[in-house]
Amino acid sequence: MARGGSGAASVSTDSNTSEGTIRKVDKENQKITIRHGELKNLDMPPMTMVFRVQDPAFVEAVNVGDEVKFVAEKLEGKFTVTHVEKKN
Ligand SMILES: [Cu+2]
Repeated sequence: MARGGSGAASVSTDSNTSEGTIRKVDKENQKITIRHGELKNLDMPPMTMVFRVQDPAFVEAVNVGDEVKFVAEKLEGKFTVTHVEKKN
């Protein structure tokens, strides 16, 4: 995806929203593994990595293989999913 995009009719919060696929759900430790695209707000290239979840409900809301839109932030030094929703 192109960075910037002046004049694009997109929601302003989209710059913090990333897309990915759930690869693993660790309910016991409240962690999910996501193969994600570029995380613009964290200046991170696409990769597969483990995130903490801010809300324990997140690990119940997603399943392996789900395509999701999510927001990741660095909280207390740890990469944390602060929002997640299924794309479909
Ligand atoms: Cu990453």
